[in-house]
Amino acid sequence: MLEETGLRYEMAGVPFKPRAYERAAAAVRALPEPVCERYRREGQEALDALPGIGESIAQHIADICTRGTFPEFDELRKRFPVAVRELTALEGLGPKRLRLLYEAFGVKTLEDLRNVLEHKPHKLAGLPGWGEKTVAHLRESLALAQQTRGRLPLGFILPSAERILQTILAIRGVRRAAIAGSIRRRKETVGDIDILVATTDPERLAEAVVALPEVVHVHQKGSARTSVRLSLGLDMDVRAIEEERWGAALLYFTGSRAHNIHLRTYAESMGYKLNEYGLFQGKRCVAAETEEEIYAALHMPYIPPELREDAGEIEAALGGTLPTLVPYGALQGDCQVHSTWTDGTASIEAMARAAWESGLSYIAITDHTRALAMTGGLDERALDRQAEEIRRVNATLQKEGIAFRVLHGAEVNLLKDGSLDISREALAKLDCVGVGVHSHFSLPPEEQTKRLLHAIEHPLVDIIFHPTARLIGRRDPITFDVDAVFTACARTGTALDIDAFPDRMDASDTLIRQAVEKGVRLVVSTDAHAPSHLAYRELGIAQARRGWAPKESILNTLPVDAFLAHLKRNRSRRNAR
Ligand code: DGT
Ligand code: CA
Ligand code: CA
Ligand code: ZN
Repeated sequence: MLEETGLRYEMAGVPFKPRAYERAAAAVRALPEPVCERYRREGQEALDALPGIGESIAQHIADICTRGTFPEFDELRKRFPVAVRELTALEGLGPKRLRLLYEAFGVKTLEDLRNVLEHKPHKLAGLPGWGEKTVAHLRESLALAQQTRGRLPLGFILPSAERILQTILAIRGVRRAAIAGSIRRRKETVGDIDILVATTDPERLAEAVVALPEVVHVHQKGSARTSVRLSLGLDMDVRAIEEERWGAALLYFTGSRAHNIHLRTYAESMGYKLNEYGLFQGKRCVAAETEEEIYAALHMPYIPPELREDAGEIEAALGGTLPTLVPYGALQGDCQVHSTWTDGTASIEAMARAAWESGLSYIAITDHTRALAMTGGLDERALDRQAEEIRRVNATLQKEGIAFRVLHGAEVNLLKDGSLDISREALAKLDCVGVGVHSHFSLPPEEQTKRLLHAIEHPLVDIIFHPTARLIGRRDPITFDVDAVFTACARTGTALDIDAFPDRMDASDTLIRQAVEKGVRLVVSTDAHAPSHLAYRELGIAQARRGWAPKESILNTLPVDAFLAHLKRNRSRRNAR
């Protein structure tokens, strides 16, 4: 209560008092017994005598002990009925910002904040002293806070893991270091960060790891393994090995466990022994330095980490039928990008320039359509005005000699009965159209299937965006007859989206694999709402690889003209030609 009072005084902009209450809260926390026990035994003077607690706060504590509250606490809570501690615990959200949030949007709880972030991010970014970065940061802290107890989305963890890896690589004695475990396999969520290090000085490594600024607790510190808790809200395992064993150790600690077990069993059937030190025949080490050598000694091609789930990859490797996976960096365009026309934080031109700088040659601007009133969805007339702006942006870029194209798309809402919230005439004017489920998530599977099939049969629906509408850790995927939906997609030429936004990562790897087997065309999109999100596309590639997708199955690996020609709306024209 003292701490909350301090935070609310800070929200109110009152000087000095916040620090006083913070100090008092710290003094109470430092007591070896509950403060009210001390009060009952020794009276109010004993509280007053504590360092950091003055006369008036001692009186408040006495009130708490006798009545359960004190007047200032009640007044302030009435003025700011906000979950102050929970909200200000988020990284990047202090009392001053919280006040703005409360006054502008009525944010009182984490749930309220999530709603605002989801539906009004551009308005948030426009608050005085805020910006796109603030909003992006807040979104990440919130996602982390909500999932600290579970697994975290890969995309929110990977940048930190890579930064820590760079720090480790710079430690004296370190010869090689790599991220292993589920992150190396690019699994959509991660349980912890595993880092493998070949070093000549394991003690120095352990010292340096526990001294990292991200470390909040040390579980174990040793020359072979150091395990810590990070402020990110998950653990990190760092293992030190000898350089000669690099490949065997990397193979082992990349996993998955199921892949390891299957591989070891297969090795045994060939008369070998496989462990984290190498592949052995009797006492003789046959291979250990690289993963490639180990797979080769077992008569199979290298199996990329994304496939190592014991989902048939060892059989495929032995049978010579491993797919050639879509390579990283293969995307030429991004099929789902938002702008300030709805809930994005940047203008169409800014998104286009950022995409160009990141190496893309086209994007589709796909702002929301009208039923999504919360995001200021576009109606037919707004789409016409947006088309004007896109023409202007394209002309400007062309004049500057930039070979980049902004396509005009839309993220159209699928209504409950499977119809769309925008007219056919308006859709016909667009370059490409994606449909998204943003409501009625829990329809019975038969109804959900019918709803999706309705959209898939629509001649102007090119893509099904984020097909299951799940939000990792927050919303379960919708359920539908996957077989029927994918069969219809393949027959009509409707593409299935891999939305690479970290907490969507939708479709899942297993769905992608089913889609590829059925001959469904895919696209990878970032669902970018800010320029920085465009970088998520490599995570989308990772997900496609985990779904065994070859490059040919992904439409936006094509240059813009070929991409357009392969969209459903243009296929009949293409076939006739
Ligand atoms: P996570 O952390 O839940 O996202 O998933 P992983 O796969 O990173 O699992 P983790 O961190 O427990 O272990 C990292 C890798 O180390 C794991 O993928 C395989 C290997 N490994 C760990 N313990 C064992 C074990 O008891 N047997 C085998 N075969 N491999 C293990
Ligand atoms: Ca792990
Ligand atoms: Ca681990
Ligand atoms: Zn959407």
